[in-house]
Amino acid sequence: MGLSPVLWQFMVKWLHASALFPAEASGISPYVDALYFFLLLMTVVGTALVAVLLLVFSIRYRREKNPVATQVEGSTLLEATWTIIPLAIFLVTFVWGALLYFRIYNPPANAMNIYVVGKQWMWKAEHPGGQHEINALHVPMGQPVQLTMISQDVFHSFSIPDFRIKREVIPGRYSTVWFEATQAGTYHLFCTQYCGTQHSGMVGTITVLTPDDYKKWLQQSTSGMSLAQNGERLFASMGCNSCHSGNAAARGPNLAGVYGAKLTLTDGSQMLVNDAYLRDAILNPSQHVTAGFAPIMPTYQGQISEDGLIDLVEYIKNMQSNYRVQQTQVTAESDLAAPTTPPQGTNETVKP
Ligand code: HEC
Ligand SMILES: [Cu+2]
Repeated sequence: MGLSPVLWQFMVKWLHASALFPAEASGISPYVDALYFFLLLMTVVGTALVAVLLLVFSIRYRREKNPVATQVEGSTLLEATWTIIPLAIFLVTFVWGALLYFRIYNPPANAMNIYVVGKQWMWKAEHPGGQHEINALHVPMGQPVQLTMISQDVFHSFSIPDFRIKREVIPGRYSTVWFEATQAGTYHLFCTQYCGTQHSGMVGTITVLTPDDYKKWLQQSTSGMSLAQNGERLFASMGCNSCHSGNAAARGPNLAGVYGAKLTLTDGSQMLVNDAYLRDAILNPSQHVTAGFAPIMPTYQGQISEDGLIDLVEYIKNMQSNYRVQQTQVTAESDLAAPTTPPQGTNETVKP
């Protein structure tokens, strides 16, 4: 990789060929490895220093040479040295680690999103186009990919060692991780959080394809309905559209374009609408009531699976107008919906 000098590349290749080290198959890998080898080097140097001093002192100050112990009352220079040098090393490690952390946890704006649901004992990946995979994930090479992940039961942890990524997958909350695969091929996926008797079987295969092959794969694996289309169906069948029709008289706020906006809540605080907020708004509506609305939305806790929630989130995320909502409307409110009426800005949405 760009960062690595020849000797480095040689060492990593050799370690990998000897099955001592995972391949460097993502953009972040060389950066993680650089810090790892730095820590390893500091540890080896520290250990060697202690071992050498131990040996030298026990020979030099052995009893025959030095029958009466000399009392040393302290040396400011010595103490300052062994304080300042380790402190400097720790601070370098801290700053280096923090910079790497930000790089790992902030996905680039152009990252494509794939959803992952973990459950005892398998991984399910859902592409926005509706392609589903179990214990497998196909991704394009050279393109940042963000995973929005959630667990359906207990804590799991999503880890691809060859990409140097690992992230907790938590029940009740979306967590994200991103990577950019740099080499086509197949890689191991592991669950790295003990999650029950068959934890060791919670493994899978990551397949990195060239962008063209990835496009072909998407076409071959399509299920006919995108996540957003599934979400649209759910939105109508669960009756969400009866309140979120976008009509002036609607009892719920207009959801078109709400994703990415800042909502003002009844308590005056502002919330950015992201995936996590949408999911939470469906499950715990009374937790954050949008200003100007009554807390009448029922909770859907226990009524929608994580897959269903992902579909709804993906649907609301991509909802640009209420035209189709009004088309599918099933309640008496539909009398008010004239298709020519432009969607009303019924909520207190402040666009950023
Ligand atoms: C009985 C009417 C009603 C139904 C049914 C309803 N909602 Fe709501 N919804 C509301 C109201 C009122 C608010 C605003 C107050 C609040 O935040 O609780 C709201 C807020 C929201 C929000 C937060 C965004 C915002 O602009 O405030 C989302 C997202 C949402 N609803 C999605 C849904 C989904 C998805 C369904 C169906 C599963 C649904 N709602 C069903 C009335 C309803
Ligand atoms: Cu697990």
